[in-house]
Amino acid sequence: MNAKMQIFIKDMEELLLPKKTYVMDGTQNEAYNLVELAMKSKFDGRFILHELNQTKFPNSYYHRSNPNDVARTEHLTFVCTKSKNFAGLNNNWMHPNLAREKMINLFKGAMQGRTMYVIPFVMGNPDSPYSKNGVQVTDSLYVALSMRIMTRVGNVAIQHIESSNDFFRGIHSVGDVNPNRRFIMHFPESNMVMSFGSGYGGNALLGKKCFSLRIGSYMGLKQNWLAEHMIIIGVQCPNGNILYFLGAFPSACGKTNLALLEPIFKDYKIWTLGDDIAWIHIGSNGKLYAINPEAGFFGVAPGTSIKTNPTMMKTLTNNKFFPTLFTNTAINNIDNTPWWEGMSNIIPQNITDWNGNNVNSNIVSPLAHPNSRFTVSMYNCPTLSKEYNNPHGVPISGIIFGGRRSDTLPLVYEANGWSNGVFLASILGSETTAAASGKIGCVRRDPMAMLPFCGYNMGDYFKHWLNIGKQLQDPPKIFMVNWFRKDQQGNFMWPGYRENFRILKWMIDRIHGNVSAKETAIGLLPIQNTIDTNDLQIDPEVLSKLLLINKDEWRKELMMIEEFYKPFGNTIPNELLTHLNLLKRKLEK
Ligand code: GTP
Ligand code: SPV
Ligand code: MN
Repeated sequence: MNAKMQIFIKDMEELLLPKKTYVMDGTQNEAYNLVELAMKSKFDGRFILHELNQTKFPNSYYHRSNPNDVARTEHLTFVCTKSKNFAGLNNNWMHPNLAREKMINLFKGAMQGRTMYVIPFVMGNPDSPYSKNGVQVTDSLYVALSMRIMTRVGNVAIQHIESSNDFFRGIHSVGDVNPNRRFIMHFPESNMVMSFGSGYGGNALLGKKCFSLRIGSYMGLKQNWLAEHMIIIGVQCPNGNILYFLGAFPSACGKTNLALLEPIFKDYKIWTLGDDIAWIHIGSNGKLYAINPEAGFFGVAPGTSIKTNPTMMKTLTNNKFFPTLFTNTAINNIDNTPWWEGMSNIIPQNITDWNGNNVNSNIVSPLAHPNSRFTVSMYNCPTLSKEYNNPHGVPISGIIFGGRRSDTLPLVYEANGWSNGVFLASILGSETTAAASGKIGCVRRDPMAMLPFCGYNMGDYFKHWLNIGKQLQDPPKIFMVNWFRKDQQGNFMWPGYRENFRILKWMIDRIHGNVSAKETAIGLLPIQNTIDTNDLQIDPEVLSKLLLINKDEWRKELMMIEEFYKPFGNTIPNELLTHLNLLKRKLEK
């Protein structure tokens, strides 16, 4: 083991005082042993894992987190750079010295009587020039097992660390799962994260949002690349050609579903490369290339079904990689399988809700927590792209930005070039979801779906996006989508899910120059008959409403956009202000 890694482990032992240290090797044998241990061990009064029906859900196990710890906590998440301005208004900030002191106090002796799991991991194919190393220590066996699914863990990482001179340090303890003693502190300048008091998702799996996005975006700024909250997919056309797309949607707004989408048109196919995070570099040919740093899906369970996402249902019942975890779903007691809202129309007769209550007679919805999730290896996914491990990534032809909006945003529109696309992505708003604690359904600005994940000032981030564009030979087209518009009765107007492929098909036609589009105040919109509606059950009037720009709604939107831009002051690039003024003038007309 690398001397630096040894020193880190020793320092952690001295600080955390674990009963035992266990360094993960990433082998299959280890996975079996740790799962066995998790089924015998209790944390927080509960067994860590329960075995699920091994015939219907092979290799699957169930975990219940503390009910106060079921989603990311953005208000407890800090970026601790020396300069407050550098972190920007989009981040909570604390001086690194103060933050470190605060965290050390929490961590002192925090692992007494517990095992410290040392997780060496690589984000991305170890053979890729773009992959990066990390070591996370944790006292949560559930987190250790999850990291094993989500990243490349063990000896492969130890070797990688051996041959490079730096690695990310992640220090994690669930502590006593007390929200008053919960902090997720990022130190981009020292490539480190300290997370205390939460064992769930992005708060605790430090390779994910903490490293790959918040620290990653900081590295991207310094090293001329982008770390984004994006899916990567290849869309195969009937002639066999594959076009690669990136897609950014805020948390719980449709990334995983789009990443595994089974097209409604038989002659097309979607290949999956990533469902949450993309690291994007400029290739020597001046094109954008993307890799997925992750190795698994940490996906929202509710809404997933054979009808909406058949590929994910196959992934979850495929048994190539051990194990698959389900967290905070309900349990169908009849056959010991996970259940969630949207999986089937009928609620099983004998069911335990996500809180562990048997609720046969007195059903209180929802039975699965709205942010209940599965953690599953990408290698179980039948649509995994052959290019998934390509060390250089895949060349990008189009970038999609989305939001969840019941009004204002049309189904799809296209930017007039890169700089306009950066502007349109910077002004996107979306309704908040259960992926983060706090109120649900409030519209907030979420530029590039990165508001909670950008590790520095958003104004500088926009500048960085514009700079990247200036270095590109033939920049990808940029599109905006909204699958979530509602009618006056509150029903979704667009059927969504597999039908979204119709919109991807329109984008491909636009990229190939096969169809023209109509100029509007906000960008290029489809001419209605250029969207393939073959076999689609939709009232043409509804479709035309979905493609309508309501100037009154947009004028209101404009006020929210200006309110968002304003406090960033002169860090917002002039180029974006020019686009904003132009939009304003067009809407006034
Ligand atoms: P994170 O993992 O939090 O980053 O979420 P995500 O962006 O991957 O979202 P995901 O695909 O898991 O979808 C979130 C929720 O939106 C789920 O309940 C889906 O069933 C639902 N959803 C996804 N796509 C559509 C769609 O096209 N239409 C509608 N109505 N709902 C959708
Ligand atoms: C998200 O919230 O965007 C997620 C889930 O992908 S978490 O890993 O908790 O961030
Ligand atoms: Mn996400």
